Amino acid sequence: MKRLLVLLAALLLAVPLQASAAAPPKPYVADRNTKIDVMGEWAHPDDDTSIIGPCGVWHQRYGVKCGVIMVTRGEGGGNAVGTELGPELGLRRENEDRVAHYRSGTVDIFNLDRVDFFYNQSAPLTQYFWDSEETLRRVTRVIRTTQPEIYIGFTPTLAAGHGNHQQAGRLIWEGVLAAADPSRFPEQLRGPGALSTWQVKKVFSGGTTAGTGGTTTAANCTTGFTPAAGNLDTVAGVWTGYDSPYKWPTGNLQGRPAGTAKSWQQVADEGRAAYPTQSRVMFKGTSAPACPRFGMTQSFVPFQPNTLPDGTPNPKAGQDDAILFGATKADPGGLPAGTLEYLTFSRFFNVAGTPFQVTVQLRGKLAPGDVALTVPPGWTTDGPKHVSGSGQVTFTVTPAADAPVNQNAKISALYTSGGRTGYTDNVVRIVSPVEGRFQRWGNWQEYDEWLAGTAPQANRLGRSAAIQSMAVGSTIAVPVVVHNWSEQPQSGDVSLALPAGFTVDASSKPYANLAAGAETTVTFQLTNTDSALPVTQNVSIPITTTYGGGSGNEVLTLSVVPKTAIAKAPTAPTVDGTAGPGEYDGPTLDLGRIWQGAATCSGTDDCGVSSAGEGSTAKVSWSDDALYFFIHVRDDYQSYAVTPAECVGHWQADSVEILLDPRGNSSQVLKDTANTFKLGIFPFTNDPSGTNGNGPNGPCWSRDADNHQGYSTGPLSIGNAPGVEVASTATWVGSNETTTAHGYTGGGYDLEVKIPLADLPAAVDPAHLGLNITPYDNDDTSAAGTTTLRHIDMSTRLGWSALGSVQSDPYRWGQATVDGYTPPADRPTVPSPPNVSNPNLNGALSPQTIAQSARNGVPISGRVPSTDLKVLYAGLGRASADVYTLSRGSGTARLFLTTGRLAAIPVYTTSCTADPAPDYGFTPCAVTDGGIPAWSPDMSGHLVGQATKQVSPGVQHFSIPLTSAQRARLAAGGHLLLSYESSQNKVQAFDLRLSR
Ligand SMILES: [Ca+2]
Ligand SMILES: [Ca+2]
Ligand SMILES: [Ca+2]
Ligand SMILES: [Ca+2]
Repeated sequence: MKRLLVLLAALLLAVPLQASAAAPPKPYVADRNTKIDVMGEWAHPDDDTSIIGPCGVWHQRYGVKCGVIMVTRGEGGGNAVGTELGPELGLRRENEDRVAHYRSGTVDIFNLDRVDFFYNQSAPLTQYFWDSEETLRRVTRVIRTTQPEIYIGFTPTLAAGHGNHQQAGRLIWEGVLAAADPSRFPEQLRGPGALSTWQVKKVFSGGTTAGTGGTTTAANCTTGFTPAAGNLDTVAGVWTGYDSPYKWPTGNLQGRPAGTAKSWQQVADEGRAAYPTQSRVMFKGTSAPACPRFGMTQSFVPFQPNTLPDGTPNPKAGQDDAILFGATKADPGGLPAGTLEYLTFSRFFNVAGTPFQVTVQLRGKLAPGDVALTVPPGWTTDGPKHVSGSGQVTFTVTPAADAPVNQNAKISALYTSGGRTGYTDNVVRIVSPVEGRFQRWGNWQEYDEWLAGTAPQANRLGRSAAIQSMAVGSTIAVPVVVHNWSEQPQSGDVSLALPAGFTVDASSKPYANLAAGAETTVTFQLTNTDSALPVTQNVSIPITTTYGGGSGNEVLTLSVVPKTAIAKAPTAPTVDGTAGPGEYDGPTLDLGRIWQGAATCSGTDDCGVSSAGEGSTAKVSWSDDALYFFIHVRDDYQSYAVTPAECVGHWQADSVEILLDPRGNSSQVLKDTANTFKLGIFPFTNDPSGTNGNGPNGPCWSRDADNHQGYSTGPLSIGNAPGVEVASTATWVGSNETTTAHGYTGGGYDLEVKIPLADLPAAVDPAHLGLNITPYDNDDTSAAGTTTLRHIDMSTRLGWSALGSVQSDPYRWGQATVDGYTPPADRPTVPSPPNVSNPNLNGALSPQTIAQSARNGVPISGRVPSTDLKVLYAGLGRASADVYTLSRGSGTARLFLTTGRLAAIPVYTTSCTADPAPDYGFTPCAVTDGGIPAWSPDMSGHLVGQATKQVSPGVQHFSIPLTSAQRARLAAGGHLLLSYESSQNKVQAFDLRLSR
């Protein structure tokens, strides 16, 4: 056999490499295994459950296949049911996501292998950690390879919250552009295996589904639906009450007749629960049908509007397959499939009474016909125009003189030829002829720049909000950028409307002779006159800008944050849990304001809430290149006591976080908390023998979501907080059972903390230290009817600066000066690059990812494909699995020997004995069902063996020794999943049935 293989190898090597032909390559067309009709894209497994029901219906009824681009595997999240963290958690979460979607026919989940780092609100920080250009390259390859028609996912706006969600939304808009643009990633478009550019047809990202009418109880559930006034997005829905192919098993807990069909909503709700690592539990309810809806924000094809010209609902738009019109199904208007029809504008921001151009783009096999525009009431445009077929035709549109500003306005076009029609619409925005906008900075500026420079088509979702912060009693500059959108020079005034507690250097300021299209900046000096933090930390400041004939405005949201001066302690503090004479002579900081979880706080004794400092408080001093804190927390009930291994995720137990932004500019430089130091301190632990080094049941601490997160104490410490000292007066009551009294001796606890300033990511700027101190109060977290405290987040969150999500917003922390302090001259003033302690999984190490890539031909993680490797033989020997390969290059092969159904490994246990396949253990037949099968170390028993081998050019034989038991399992339909990473970082995947 070996000689045969060598001969074969010589033959294969003798075949010349494919000549680089002069003829242009044929356009690439995705085959049935590869084609995706509806692509979703999200940041973390379990962000994507909204499409489980819809995709099931579309797949079953209309033959549509969904896929999901999943940017991270969620390695940064917790694990509620196992010990896997980092890459091992990624492997487990990938399976959960596959299980959730599998029954809907959504079997292609394109994990991009980006790192899931920590909660943040910054798209730019996410770009930094994700390597945004490489991520977009992978997205673009997946789109060009799978050729999706419809693209669904998060909004790209700041309203998405989590920065990872914002960036996942942006990747939708950027991916649509890049895939169609031959100048982006041109290497994907040439050479062997060349792809072609691809035009996605419809985008659902950031759309609105608000409206009235429709139903949840019948098919074609959007029939009769009318979008709300002001909702200009076309809304498509799908009824999830249809019977799925999945049947209720005998003895099901819900009491449904055995053998009858589950509805698609039932399948969706069961799938939504398939993430036990994320604290989700088996769904044991019975679902009522629903009508999930999607708001369209871009279309390149004709579609059906929700409303007919006479104002009545359009029945065709109410159909459950309406979302597919023009994309995977021909539009009912009769234009051939593949027709492109869409609008472009000479400008997006327009002014009442000032004309602009609208161009109707038509592409495809189109007969001569007429195109008519419809504009809002009071607007004018040209009459219908003749088109000879594929091409474009331009109209002039003039908005009404009283067109309302700061709103989008819809323009639609109807192409008519014989009995066939094609409808499309798009929006422009009407702005004030002269806009005065607070000058954006940080994430808001970066978002507006993204809209203007990268994805102008997303402008319909709106520009950023006006946001700023300032310290109580201070003065800041408020720059207002005045932009003349009109066609003549303008003059006028800018003024601020001030709430109580503010003054400004001039009530209004003029601008004059601003040319058409020009911009100028008018700057106010705004002073807060409060001596103490106002009751409401957020205030609104309307900015009004007049021009010839009118005025426009926007509202600045301003957060007032506390400030303090940190003095040098006359006596260097001793960290002993008491505030001794001379240790803390400075002001007392009030920590008694709630920023989250107010509903579970019943007053001062419960969680230290106060309006006058009688609740939880802190004092801060400095000495010897360190900050010292004396923190007094009032609390009535000791939370769950963490073990040293649980000393992370401080929000799930009683704790205090100290937040330090050494330069006071982390938000300004687009690093969110990655340039900061954040220390979560637990006042007591469940550590009776003191293994963590802080005494029996003593305190512990860890860093989170900062420049170097991870364990900071005990054997698990990663050395990220050397020299930190903590003394706590809390004594654990010794039990996590509620049957033991859980009060704190003395009605709370005191912490004394030393933080060496050398631990911060940069030298402290003594004039601008960002500071917050945030107590987290968890109390009785036992589940109803039980007596055991749980390690989950039910916290009331308080702080010195108490604003929602303040933990991720350094610009809204308090401001401190460190009086008399000078950092050592050799300490860097630029923070060190952030270090995320949990890395992500490489898809080449995921058997499920390898199997998918081998099946659909899309390279692992959207990486560059290799053709180096051939597998000549894979089979079972007497006591081994043997593989013969032939390679043109060198690299690394990972071999996984698997058995059974790998694509969706059940995440719950069930006692249903007649659970008809493929139900995957989603149905309970006993109240005790819903247990968690062990995952590690062998993917719930599916991974029989594995090996990593170095590959070099030529023929190679790899042998993996097997026990007789392993061999027997593989003999019953075992597979070899093999990934290859070349030395040039290209990838290949194989799924081979092991022959005997
Ligand atoms: Ca002390
Ligand atoms: Ca409470
Ligand atoms: Ca409490
Ligand atoms: Ca508590």
